[in-house]
Amino acid sequence: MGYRVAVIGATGNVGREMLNILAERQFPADEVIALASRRSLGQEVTFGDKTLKVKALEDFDFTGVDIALMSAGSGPAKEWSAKIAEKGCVVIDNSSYFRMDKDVPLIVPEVNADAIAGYTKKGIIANPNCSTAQMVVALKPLHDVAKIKRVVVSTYQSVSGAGHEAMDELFTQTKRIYTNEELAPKKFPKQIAFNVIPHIDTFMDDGYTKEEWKMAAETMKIMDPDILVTATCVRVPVFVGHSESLNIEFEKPISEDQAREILRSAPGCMVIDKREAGGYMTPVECVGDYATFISRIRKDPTVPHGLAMWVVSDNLRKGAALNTVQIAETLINRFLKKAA
Ligand code: 11C
Repeated sequence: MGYRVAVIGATGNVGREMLNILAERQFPADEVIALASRRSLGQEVTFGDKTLKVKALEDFDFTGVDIALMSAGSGPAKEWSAKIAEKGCVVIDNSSYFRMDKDVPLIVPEVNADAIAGYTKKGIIANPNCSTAQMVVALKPLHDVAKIKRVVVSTYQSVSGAGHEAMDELFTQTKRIYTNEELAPKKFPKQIAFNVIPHIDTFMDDGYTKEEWKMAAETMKIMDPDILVTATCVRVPVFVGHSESLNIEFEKPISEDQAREILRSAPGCMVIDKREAGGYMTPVECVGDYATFISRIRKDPTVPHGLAMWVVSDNLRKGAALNTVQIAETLINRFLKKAA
C-alpha cells in the first residue's frame, strides 16, 4: 500500500518541481493531489506522464492524506498547517513561517535527518531557505572533521527564488534593453537585467536583510548553534541556480586536499574542481540536478585554519522541492512505514 500525498502550491515554481521530483524518484504514492488557492482551481499541472487538475486548498478534506508538501508562502503556512496536521497529515513546509519554532524540526536530510523525530510535537517539519540548504550540505562534512568556527558567505542568487513573475521580469527586461523600451521594475526594487541587486527579502534593524539573517539563524539550528555566519545576499540575472562564495574558518587544521576528499564522498555533494578554465561549476550547468556542486577549493591564508570555496546548486531542487521530497522519503522510511 502506498501513500496519499498532497502538493500545496502546485502551480508555483517549487510546487511544479515537487511534482516532477516525486515522479522522478518514484515516491511510493497511491495518489498525488495537486492543491492551490481557489484562484488556480481547474488549472492543470504535470505529474510524470499524467496531468493533474488543481483542486482548491480551501475546500479540500485532508482526512486520509499522509503527507502534505507545502510551498505556498508564510501566510497559507500559518493559516493551514495546524488544521492539516490535526487530520493526521504530516506537513512539510517550505516557507520561513515555522523554521525557528522550537517544536518544528528544520531539516536537511544529509545534515540532520535524526532531528525529523521531532515532527510528532506539531505534525509539521520545516524546509530551510534555499541558500542555507546548499551551504550546509557542503559545510557539514567538513564541520564533522575540523569544526567550523565562522563562515563568511556572499551569494549570487537566481531570480527563480523570487517566483515565476520574477523570472518573467528578467526575461522581459532583457528583451527591452535591446529595443530601448521602459524596463519598469516591479518584483525587484531595481533593474535586474544586466545588473546585480544586493538586497533579498526585507531589511532588518541591524542593516542585514532577512535573507542574510536566515542563512545565519537556520545554519545554527540545523548544524550547530555555535557557528558564526555573516552573509551578503545578492540577486543576479540568472534564471535558476544559486551560487555562493564561502570563506570558512576552522578550529583544527584541514588542508584543501583533505577537504576535496571529504566532500567527494559526502552525501549530496559533487566536487568539480580542476584548476583550469572551465574546471568549476556554474549555475546554468546545475539546473535539473540533485547535487550541491563544490568548486574552487583553496586555502584561505588570512586566518589560521581557513578554506575558501564556491558552491552551486539548483535552488528549486536541493534548495526547495528536492529537499522537501527527501524529508518525506526519510519520514516514511523511519516513521510512517506501511506494510507492502
Ligand atoms: C530567494 N531564497 O532566492 C529566496 C527564496 O525563505 O524560503 C526562498 C525564501 C525562503 O529569493
